Amino acid sequence: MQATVPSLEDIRPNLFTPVRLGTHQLANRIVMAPLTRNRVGKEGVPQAMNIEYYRQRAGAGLIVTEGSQISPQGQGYPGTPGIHSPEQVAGWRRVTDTVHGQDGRIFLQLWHVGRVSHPSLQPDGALPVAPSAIPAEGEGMTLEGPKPFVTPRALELDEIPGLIGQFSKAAENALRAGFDGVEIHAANGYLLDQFLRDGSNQRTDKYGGSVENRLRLLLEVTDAVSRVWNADRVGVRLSPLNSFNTMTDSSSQATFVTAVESLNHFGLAYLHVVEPDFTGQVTGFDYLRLRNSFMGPYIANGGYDKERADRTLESGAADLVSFGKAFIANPDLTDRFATNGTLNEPDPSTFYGGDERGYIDYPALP
Ligand code: 8OZ
Repeated sequence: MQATVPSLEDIRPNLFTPVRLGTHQLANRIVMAPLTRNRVGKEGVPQAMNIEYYRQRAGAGLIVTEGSQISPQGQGYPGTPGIHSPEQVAGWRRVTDTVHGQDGRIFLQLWHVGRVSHPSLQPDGALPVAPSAIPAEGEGMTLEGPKPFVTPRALELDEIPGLIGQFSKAAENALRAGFDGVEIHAANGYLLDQFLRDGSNQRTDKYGGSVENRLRLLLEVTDAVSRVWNADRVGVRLSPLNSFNTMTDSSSQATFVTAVESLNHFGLAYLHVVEPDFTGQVTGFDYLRLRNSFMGPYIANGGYDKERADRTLESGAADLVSFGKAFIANPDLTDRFATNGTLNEPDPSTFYGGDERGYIDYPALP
């Protein structure tokens, strides 16, 4: 191998240092975080308005789409897209063609919500499924407004292969829809996270108990998805501290370091980590240790602004940074960061559901 002299930028990268993510060379390290916006039609098929939303944001080095249910059973909110029907695949194909037309890169997020769904969103009004029959506390969102979470049905052991099959099929559909890769949503209190953490997983079979057992489903899903995509086009999202959806773990640091060490052998495109609790707190967790346990690109998420992102990249504590709210309000966030432009303020009242307003009408800089 020929020796190359590293440039200063290799040593001290910032948001505008190109980076390799699996098979993809990205123009910058600014990632659009997956954002649930509840603006897709009832059948979960992306429409013109959704295509325009992603087109506007294609300046990100990488877009990760909003969570997309892998099956009807995986849906937990109104207006979220799916990746299980031919119509959904065709709708997403229009999104990926449009983003690629802007030289953007886009991964689809594969999502199953597990226990936080509601019978009114489930096929035949069934109970949502989960590792254990333990409900989240509070209310979930349904087509008829907020309703108390129900006690889910614990998955039978012999249903697990079918569940993994849902992920495989969805991964195949994402390939057909022209995505550049997929991200497995194992964060924020949804199904895979429910298996990972012991507050929601009290199974006594090989999918519960020890960390190794609680990790098993995530590893089997990652394996199945990697058979479709190759692991170098697969990312995994984790959220060690996020208590959203009533999530707890008696030993977060150990659970998530073990998870990351086990994921290493796949050679994933990246690990994407939601660092704070949804309240914004980041306490009692050593993220540098988690980051150093992972042998691939690390995308940091949660409350970063440009300045902190650059500092984090320079220090080596992350390789890329994803931005959520800033991308909602600033379709041209990359240009604004490049020129140190001022940022539009996001309007939380239009985050979830509604029409074009607060979705595709945030102005770009002239
Ligand atoms: C907010 C509202 C609904 C869903 C997540 C998919 O937290 C979500 C989500 C966030 O990952």
